[in-house]
Amino acid sequence: MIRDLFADDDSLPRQWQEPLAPGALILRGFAGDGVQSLLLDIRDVVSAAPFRHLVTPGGRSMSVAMTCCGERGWFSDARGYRYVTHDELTGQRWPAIPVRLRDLARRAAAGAGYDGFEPDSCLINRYAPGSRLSLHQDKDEPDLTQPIVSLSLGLTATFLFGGLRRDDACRRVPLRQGDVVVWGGPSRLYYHGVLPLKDQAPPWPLRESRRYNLTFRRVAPARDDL
Ligand code: MD3
Ligand code: FE
Repeated sequence: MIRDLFADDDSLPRQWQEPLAPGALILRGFAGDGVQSLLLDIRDVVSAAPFRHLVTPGGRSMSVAMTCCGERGWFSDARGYRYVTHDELTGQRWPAIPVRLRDLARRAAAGAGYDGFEPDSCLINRYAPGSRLSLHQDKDEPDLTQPIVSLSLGLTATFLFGGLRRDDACRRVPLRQGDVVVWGGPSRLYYHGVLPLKDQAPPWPLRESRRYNLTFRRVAPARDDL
């Protein structure tokens, strides 16, 4: 019965959950077979708002290339970090968050207990081999009770996850293509970063040695007036 060798086996799930810390839940493989269309959605955003290397307030060019979509986009220059409604490169508003990406973020948040998450900002990070993100907190969003949802595509990265203090010990967690993480509760303010990306063969359907990470955020106050 050779065909049974390739039969579906429900005992080997392709999606599963891993609690990571108080309020942080990894949804492994959450993007499922939607990866290819999500990559096309990113391509659409990038055609309107190209990747660029932002400069930190300290004057360093970031090794991670970034762009944004949604009503607000994250921005950094000598004057500091902030959210802006327009892309300074094009002078235009940021492109809208593509429907499939927005829907994935909503479903992931709901699956982790955050019903009604309505992201108005999505930061797209692109890593080449060697790119890294040093340890930081995400605290430029006024309402820290809103979770952040992250989606990883392309090459696997080693994510560093610490605690509320910069010198708290860090765990190392691999984030692979299709993994989604919901960060809420206490973990929302935990220090985190990404180790220098190792060169690897790109996973299907990617043909380039890049990692893409999308973070969906709520920046404006939640709409509770409707
Ligand atoms: C934990 N991005 O964009 S995703 C970032 O892989 C960022 O590009 C990393 O850190 C990346 O700010 C990590 C996982 C992540 C995103 C946001 C968080 C973890 C988080 C916010 C609070 C706590
Ligand atoms: Fe972050």
